[in-house]
Amino acid sequence: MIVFVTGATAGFGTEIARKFLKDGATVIGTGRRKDRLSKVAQELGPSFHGISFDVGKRSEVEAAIASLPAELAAVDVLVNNAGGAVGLDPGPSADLDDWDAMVDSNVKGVMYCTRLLLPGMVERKRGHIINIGSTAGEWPYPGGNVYCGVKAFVRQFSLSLRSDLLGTGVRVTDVEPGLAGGTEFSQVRFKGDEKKAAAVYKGARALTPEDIADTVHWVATRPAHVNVNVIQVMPTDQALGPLAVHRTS
Ligand code: NDP
Ligand code: 8X3
Repeated sequence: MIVFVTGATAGFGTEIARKFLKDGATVIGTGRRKDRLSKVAQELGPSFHGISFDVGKRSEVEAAIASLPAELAAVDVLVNNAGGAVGLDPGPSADLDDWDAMVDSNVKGVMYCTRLLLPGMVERKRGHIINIGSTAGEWPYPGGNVYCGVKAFVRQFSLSLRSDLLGTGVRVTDVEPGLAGGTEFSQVRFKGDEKKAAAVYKGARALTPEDIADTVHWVATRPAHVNVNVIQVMPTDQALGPLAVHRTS
């Protein structure tokens, strides 16, 4: 099995790669940071193949996928994991560069990798696109604005692709984690502010990257006639909040 994992230089992506490698798969792992990619490659061994590119830059994605050697080109499972949140500012004061960055990685990245790897899957009559969405795609929260929006895109894109792919044998799943620690997610969201990042997980037992890797591996290893459309996973210490009401008196 050949598994293509975007965002394998940290967090969920590294663990997803590790999980499939343990199961005997060959993994192509990606990320922008070449140094991190080399470290992960060293740690995970010779069945891990790192390629560095920015998922939000179409020409880079095209070049990277076109450069796959023949023995790695027939990808069975694409895990669109690269992405994340940048900022938690309310809409009126949010930074448009942050919004652009989230659209680039979470929307364009998913679009480009999917579109370029899908024709081969359809031709081979097998394959699985596993997108990492988020509870944020279904449950909005203050400051979530564009991050919630891009993850809602991931859910709807996944479900709509299922309709396009009916009869092809190719599966699509949206995996939607809730609060998960042990990754760089909050450091990136808060631009390196370790205090703010740590506060997100304080006193709660969050999901771990291993939990998400297990979930991704589980959906990928169901029998070929079973498609998990959407799977939402939260830590037991998290629940859905009440709707907010602004009261003037
Ligand atoms: P991390 O920040 O730890 O990892 C993100 C990965 O994505 C890194 O490998 C990073 O690599 C890569 N990446 C980000 N932007 C780009 C880009 N433009 N081009 C290429 N690679 C990129 O985050 P997590 O592991 O926590 O998150 C993984 C996914 O899970 C994301 O889509 C996130 O939105 C989602 N998620 C996370 C949750 C959480 O609470 N942690 C919960 C729900 C969903 P590099 O910087 O080297 O490019
Ligand atoms: C990450 C979970 O709640 O921080 O997607 O948006 S949340």
